[in-house]
Amino acid sequence: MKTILITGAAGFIGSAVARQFIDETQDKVVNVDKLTYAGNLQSLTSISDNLRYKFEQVDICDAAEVARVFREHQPDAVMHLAAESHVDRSITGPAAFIQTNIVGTYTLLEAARSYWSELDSARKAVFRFHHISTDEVYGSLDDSGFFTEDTAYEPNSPYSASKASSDHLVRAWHHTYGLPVVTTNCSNNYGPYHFPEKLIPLVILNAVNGKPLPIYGKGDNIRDWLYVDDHARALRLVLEKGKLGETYNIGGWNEKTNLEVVQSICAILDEMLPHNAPHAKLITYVQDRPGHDRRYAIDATKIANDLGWKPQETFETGLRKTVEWYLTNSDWVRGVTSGDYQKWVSQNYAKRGTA
Ligand code: TDX
Repeated sequence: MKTILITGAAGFIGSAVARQFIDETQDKVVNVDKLTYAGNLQSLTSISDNLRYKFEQVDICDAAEVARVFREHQPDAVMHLAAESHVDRSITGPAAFIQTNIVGTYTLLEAARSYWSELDSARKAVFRFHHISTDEVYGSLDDSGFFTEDTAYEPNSPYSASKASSDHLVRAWHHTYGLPVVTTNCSNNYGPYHFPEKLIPLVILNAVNGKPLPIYGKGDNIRDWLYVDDHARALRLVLEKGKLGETYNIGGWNEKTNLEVVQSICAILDEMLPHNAPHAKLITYVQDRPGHDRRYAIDATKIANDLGWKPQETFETGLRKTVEWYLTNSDWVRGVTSGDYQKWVSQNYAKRGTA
């Protein structure tokens, strides 16, 4: 049984990873999360009473607290998913992205290095620091080609520049100090528990509520969609079998224009909620995002060939599951859209906290 310290496990991808560890392994999970607006303990209610799950409300920029968490929980591995992640927010307020994504990663790396250097040789040999990042570090593609692990970094937004910086820090801590790291760069995730500022959950919830479905520019920008549980499976595999110091790209082989994505959601909703059809009448073209990257597409050959991973969901099956989840989980949706979950956090944190 291993202890996995997951930063950002109250977030969208981190909570999927934490639920999988508890549901499918005998490993312990320590969730280190600051609980910003996008961190939601209600995404973890299915595992929060499990004795193998622990929660620490800690900011990864707080060196003393991070060091305490390492000392108390003695992890065998770190999976670093805590990050500010919304591109539009990074454009209007980049400071939090610099702080959490760069300074936070640096602080975590230093705590991990200090802890790892004191481990006995057997534990030292198996310790892993897994950094979870994004394909946005590679910049934007034209109509052809794919991002591979050898693509040069060309981040375009404050968000992607902050993630690129964190990738470089992780690389440097491996080359300079020998910290045993692996890094993954993923394409656009979607699925249950996704905070509704991102395209897919925003469009589902707006459509259900008869609100406009905002499409930036012409809707012809392309993203490569990856179902979040497929991503979580890939992350667990890289943690277990990835080669030290290497990076792995994780993508779903699902390129779609934004307009195609929105139309697909509308078609599924037309079937499920026929009284509101056609939902596509709500599509509204709005001003484009500044510096909007044209196309992302990941070549996921390396992780397929070296580690044997491939996604289980097609975009069609994953999107249907996602829409169904949002229609049947109105408590979670109400919580994140009303701000109630902040109140819920303060009430439940007193009960669930480790103090
Ligand atoms: O209302 C919208 N209308 C719209 O057209 C929103 C919110 C987005 N869009 C467009 C912008 C993008 O081309 O849809 C596409 C997807 O947008 P987001 O959901 O904001 O994701 P994106 O900017 O592609 O970044 C996401 O994938 C990579 C995540 O937010 C990042 O954290 C991840 O690294």
